[in-house]
Amino acid sequence: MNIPVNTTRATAPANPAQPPLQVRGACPHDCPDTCSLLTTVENGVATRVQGNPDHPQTGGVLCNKVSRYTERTYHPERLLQPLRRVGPKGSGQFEAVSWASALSDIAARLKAIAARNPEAIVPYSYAGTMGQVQGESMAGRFFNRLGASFLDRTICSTAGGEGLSQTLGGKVGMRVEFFAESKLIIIWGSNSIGSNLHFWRYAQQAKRDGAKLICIDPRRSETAEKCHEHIALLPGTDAALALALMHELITHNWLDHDYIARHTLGWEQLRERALQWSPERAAAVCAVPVAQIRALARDYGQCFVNQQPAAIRLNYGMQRVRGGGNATRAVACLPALIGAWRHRAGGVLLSSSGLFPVDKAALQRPDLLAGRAPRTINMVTIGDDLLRPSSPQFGPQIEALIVYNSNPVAVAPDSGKVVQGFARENLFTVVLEHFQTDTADYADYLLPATTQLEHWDVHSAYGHTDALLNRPAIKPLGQAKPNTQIFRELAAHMGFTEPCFLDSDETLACAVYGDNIDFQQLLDHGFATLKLLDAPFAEGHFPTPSGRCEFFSERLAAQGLDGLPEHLPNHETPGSSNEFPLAMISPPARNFLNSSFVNVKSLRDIEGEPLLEMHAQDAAARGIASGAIVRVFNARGDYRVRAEVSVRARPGVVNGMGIWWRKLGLDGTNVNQLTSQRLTDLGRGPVFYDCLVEVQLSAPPPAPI
Ligand SMILES: Nc1nc2c(c(=O)[nH]1)N[C@H]1C(S)=C(S)[C@@H](COP(=O)(O)OP(=O)(O)OC[C@H]3O[C@@H](n4cnc5c(=O)[nH]c(N)nc54)[C@H](O)[C@@H]3O)O[C@H]1N2
Ligand SMILES: Nc1nc2c(c(=O)[nH]1)N[C@H]1C(S)=C(S)[C@@H](COP(=O)(O)OP(=O)(O)OC[C@H]3O[C@@H](n4cnc5c(=O)[nH]c(N)nc54)[C@H](O)[C@@H]3O)O[C@H]1N2
Ligand SMILES: [Mo]
Repeated sequence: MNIPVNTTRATAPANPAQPPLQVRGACPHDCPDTCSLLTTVENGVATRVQGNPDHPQTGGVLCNKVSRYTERTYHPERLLQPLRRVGPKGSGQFEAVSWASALSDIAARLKAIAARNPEAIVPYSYAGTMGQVQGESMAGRFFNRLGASFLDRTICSTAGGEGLSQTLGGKVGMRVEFFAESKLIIIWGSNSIGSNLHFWRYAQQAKRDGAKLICIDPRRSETAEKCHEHIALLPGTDAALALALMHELITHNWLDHDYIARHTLGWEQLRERALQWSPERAAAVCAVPVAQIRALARDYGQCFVNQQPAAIRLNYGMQRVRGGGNATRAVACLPALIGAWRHRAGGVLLSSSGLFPVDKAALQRPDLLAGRAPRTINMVTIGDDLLRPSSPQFGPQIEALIVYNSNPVAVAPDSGKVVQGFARENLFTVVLEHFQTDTADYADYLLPATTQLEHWDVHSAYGHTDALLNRPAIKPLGQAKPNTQIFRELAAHMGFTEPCFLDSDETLACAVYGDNIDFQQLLDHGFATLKLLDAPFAEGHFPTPSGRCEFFSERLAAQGLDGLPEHLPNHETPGSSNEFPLAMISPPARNFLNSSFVNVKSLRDIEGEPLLEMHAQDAAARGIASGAIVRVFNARGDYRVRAEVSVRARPGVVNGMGIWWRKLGLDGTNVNQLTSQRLTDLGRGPVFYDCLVEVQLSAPPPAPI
């Protein structure tokens, strides 16, 4: 298929011979906002990346990170040619090789392993780009045809996703723009200013129109300090808080009985459960004043009494603990109790990704498995799994790992184990990357990938309801190739002759939504808004098996699990250990995107260096002053970092801001040296924020220069 590169010309050409072009694209990053981009191209060089003012969700505004996208694309350390390892594993020493020799050697190595057992080959990818094309399309075809192990892509959102699906029926919820009309906005487990800036614009609009904003977060984040109320509960106690809110709604009869009767399932059971959670009991678990819980319940209940819309912006911060799935379930029950769904500005939004009609089968072609059913490796436990020998339960030892769109050595939990696994001499590792990340250091082959300015893609969003198209603005730099092209060529070297391996990126882009979204509209405008009801659940119609909001989940009960939401204490409950008395959470730093952008100097300069925020009381008890270098440790490892005595930290909880590249840290580690590979109650997710540590002074602060 041939698609003309149809760009609009900027009004004032700087160079009449070759006027600047503005090319419409989409931000590829793992962020709810999925912005529409306008890239200015002069003489084949991208000179500026701006937010598209014609796209209402973007509103012409970009975050600090992506407005510097050209700095990332033209970074002097961009990988521009294929590299082969020459030094010891992990040394990061490489020599340049040709694409032909890299691909034929990789194919030979993979063929030899596949001849014994293709499941010994494991893909490892996440959302370095959220693009449907550069994500799992050609790559999915490649691994399906090979019969490689499946990867359970759990590192971010599966606990909350599963909790939401069990309750509401899918990753569905309110339309984000209607938050602007809400009268009460509860921001629950999210630092929106840092990680969901375009939602925050709607919240600001509501605030100007008199809405009350409440933030529920152990950390006094940039968002928490701008809300009217901040409830700084202990990490992993959200379900207790939600159940106590229900208790108050019930005892005060702030309940929409009609909505409950017609559109929910399991009310009597939930009622009984919630009545066990008095505000006093929850206050003790959450370590917040009981009056704060009562006030929150009153605010929420009054929205029912006064028939005003109450909206919850739930996010993933609260599900990175053992009980994260159940906590999400508990919160997702709340809007039905007060009938908040009746209003278009009421309800809850965690993720809108389930609303997009993506044709995964067309992209990934599961038919290429030809009846094989490979085992599944959970990306959260890659540390342990790389170290496992072959066994009947596990299957074959992992012999090859192909990493793309991810930096597991920095982002996966328990990184001491992850590093040990990647360092195995008998592991063959291929990494597709823009930069020589911590993971790239361990590659046997490091292959240069294109950035968003250099390739086609199509994007669904998880924080709004528009699909976006990304056109290439410039030619690939150096010898970089799109992920799709690398897998296409690798498939040819493997001898895979199915015609689907010849599909172009434009063909793949067209296949993403098939007939569900008009591709021509994406080509013409750069985005297309899904056709949805304003208040999707005003009349029930939840996409659950019962069509109701399922307070009680028959599906969970059938698996032998609790059918009702319950508070499950953390694996590492705050206060349960004398040896490791502090709870550590590790939320993202505002100027990074997970571990992306850490190597962009202007952004790293804003963040300064890795920090551990501590409450004054916890710091004083350990003789720690702001600026001191401290050792944070637990049974899994040690991490040296600068302490910052800060009002952002609550007593008993330290905030290890993430996710730095290990090699840029003080001792070549990062915060994931301390996190565990244990899993969540639902969705097999990670428990990054369920982690006990101790902190001690490591060395006196260096003398000021
Ligand atoms: N700037 C920036 N934006 C990002 C990212 C980034 O790294 N940087 N990451 C992107 C990704 S991958 C994702 S998944 C989303 C995540 O988006 P969100 O889920 O909104 O994540 P955060 O903004 O980190 O907010 C998590 C908040 O939860 C708090 N928290 C920690 N533990 C608990 C708890 O037990 N209960 C409650 N109630 N709160 C808790 C943390 O202190 C933090 O402020 O953001 C995306 N956007
Ligand atoms: N301690 C702690 N750990 C965490 C979290 C936390 O809050 N605390 N958050 C977790 C969460 S929510 C997530 S989502 C994960 C994120 O983990 P990852 O998905 O691994 O995200 P990044 O660290 O941003 O790494 C993505 C990599 O993909 C590369 N990339 C981008 N585009 C392309 C492309 O087109 N092709 C190729 N080949 N490469 C590309 C980037 O250069 C980057 O190095 O981290 C998790 N880890
Ligand atoms: Mo994430």
